[in-house]
Amino acid sequence: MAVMKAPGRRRASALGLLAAGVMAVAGTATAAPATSTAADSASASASVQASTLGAQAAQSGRYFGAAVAAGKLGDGTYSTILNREFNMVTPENEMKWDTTERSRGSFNFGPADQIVNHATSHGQRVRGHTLVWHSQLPSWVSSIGDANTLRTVMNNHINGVMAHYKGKVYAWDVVNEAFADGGSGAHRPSVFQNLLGDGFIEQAFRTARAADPAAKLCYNDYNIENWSDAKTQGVYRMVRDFKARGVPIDCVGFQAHFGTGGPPASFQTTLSNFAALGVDVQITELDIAQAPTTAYANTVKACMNVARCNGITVWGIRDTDSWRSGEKPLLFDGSGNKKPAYNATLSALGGTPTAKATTKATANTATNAPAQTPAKAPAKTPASPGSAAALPGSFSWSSSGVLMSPKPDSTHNIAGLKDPTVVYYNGKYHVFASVASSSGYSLVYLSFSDWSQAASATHHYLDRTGIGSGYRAAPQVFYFAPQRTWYLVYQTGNASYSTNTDISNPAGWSAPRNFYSSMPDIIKQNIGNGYWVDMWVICDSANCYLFSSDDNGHLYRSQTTLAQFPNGFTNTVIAAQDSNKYALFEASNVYKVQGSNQYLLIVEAIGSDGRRYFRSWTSSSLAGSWTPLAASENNPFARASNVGFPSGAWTRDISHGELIRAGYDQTLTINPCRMQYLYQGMNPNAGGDYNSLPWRLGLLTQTNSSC
Ligand code: G2I
Repeated sequence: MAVMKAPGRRRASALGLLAAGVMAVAGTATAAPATSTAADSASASASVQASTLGAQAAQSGRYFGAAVAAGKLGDGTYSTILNREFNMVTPENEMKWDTTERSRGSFNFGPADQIVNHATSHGQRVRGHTLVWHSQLPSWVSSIGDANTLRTVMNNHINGVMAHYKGKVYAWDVVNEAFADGGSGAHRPSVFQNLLGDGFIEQAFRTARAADPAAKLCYNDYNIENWSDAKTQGVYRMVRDFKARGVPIDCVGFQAHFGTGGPPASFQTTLSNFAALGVDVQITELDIAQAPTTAYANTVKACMNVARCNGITVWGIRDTDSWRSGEKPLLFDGSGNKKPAYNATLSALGGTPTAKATTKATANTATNAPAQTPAKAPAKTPASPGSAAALPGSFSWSSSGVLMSPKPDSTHNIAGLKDPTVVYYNGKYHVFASVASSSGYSLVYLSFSDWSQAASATHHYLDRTGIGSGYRAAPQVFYFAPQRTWYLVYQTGNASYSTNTDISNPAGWSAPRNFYSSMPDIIKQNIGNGYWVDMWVICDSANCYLFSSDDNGHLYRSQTTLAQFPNGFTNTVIAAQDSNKYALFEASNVYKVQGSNQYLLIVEAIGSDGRRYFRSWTSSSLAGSWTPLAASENNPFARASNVGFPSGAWTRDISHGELIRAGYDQTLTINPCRMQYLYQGMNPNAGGDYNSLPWRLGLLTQTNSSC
């Protein structure tokens, strides 16, 4: 195999030296369309259809719940619907302070126990509602006049209620409705706010975490569904701050008490922006005046399109059970019949309304959008306050030592572990990487819960899966939420991908398919002696973009719609170029910067010292032009010159890798706060055949973050 051409002072192209491998792939590439059935069935399997709300929601790993009143459990019509349709239950009033601790220190769990016992015996989970709320608060609490007493009382209430239900409540609304309506974005006045100040919310969450570490802890509020509202932004800032400082919070509840128009156009954007902070999002008290089918469908679809929107609860069962019964806002009429909104909801969850669905409206709603159709593109995400300061103009980093090294086995003789892609999902880092040796490239998968565990993780070689053997390199992984499917994008000589419904199952990957029938003409015309490498997909709320490099100074970009993905990539253009090919070489990454209008582009370059480093640019749109950020050798994004190595300078190259994302979906959102970059580096004294170089993986952590 060809080795370092060492043109002048520079190191030869990374994957450029795969000449033999790349040529050999031509056959693989043209054969790939035959595998389409496998990939199609993988994504279709996510929409198995069920006939009740709870069962259908469960098909995508979500729940469907209802607020329940203890006093109605004896009503046969009511409990029949409850038991048939719902797999999550929220006591509508029974866990509130005025019921559970009507006088100080004297707890009453009778009514709530009725609901919890009913739920448990019917296989339903419970959302606990609510521990700290200014309303339905007994007067003995609201009349407390000193901070110490109130703090003790609040902690004691949380501890008392949570201890009683320890292990029985899936998620608690720890604090409810603490933000003010209107344009302030501030907390509302309450006895808690007035005596304890802003810190009462944090205090409540910390106490709750200690009381039942297994329960998910949510902040719950209304009128926070519209992204640009000051109240939404206030809650967003609080959650961002909690996540940045390690204050325990796991979820945000959006009550979703809507008027006839249903959710605001930006609702999905709001859900995904919160989710990108690293919390689950849930629709917790849904009801819609007059229950229009479209309004219900739009609400459900917004949730379905956001991977971390993991459940929906309606605030009551029949219209007559509703706190706003005059508006008939629920899914069942007063007699317990399914309304048109029921069918719209079931359809949007991915189900098929059965003939059993009563009322003439069944026929109308059967024409609702099919399960997998994403909701209408939401309004463009506006910048959040303070976004201008999101990314600094220069960077400094601290590097770990080597965290991951190749683990050759009897059939895999491996020299280098390279090109990592990583998501944090379900409590684990999931890393995919190239493994390289003089005999070629393939892919490996490993997972671990903590970086300290990375070195001991098992390496699963993906040439033993549907991905197959042959040249496969430079993977990128993400969850495509509209199809509820994981994608692994990689190069085979063409731009290829495999799909999987379970990221933790290496055997679940489908055979490769190609994004393009062949190399787009514009690449053929500009690639010169370079190599087509490092495919990268990122989507906004309407479109998906496929970036790639040519080791010849060009960054290419193709486009398709979110609905058409992974098909339809056309309009390939040069997104960025440099007359010095080494200044815009390969390993490009593009990310959405959380809480701002910005996208970040980083591209690997080869410096005047022959070492790899990264330059950076920003843009306000994925299809836009890129403005230099830290884009030079003297002011790089990441280069040995702006990286400290407290455990020893094991590499002079900062090469192909990925930023750690805030979420894991197709938006590739990063939190600009204390960024981390997983990269490949190697012993500076190593040389010889490029494919045999001893690449290892390490982690950079940003040290000049202002947050
Ligand atoms: O206001 C709608 C909801 C807004 N988010 C928080 C939820 O907890 C809240 O639920 C409602 C219940 O649906 C009502 O049922 O909260 C109300 C109290 O703010 C509940 O109303 C109360 C009445 O105020 C009491 O007089 C009555 O005894 O319902 C009680 C039981 O029917």
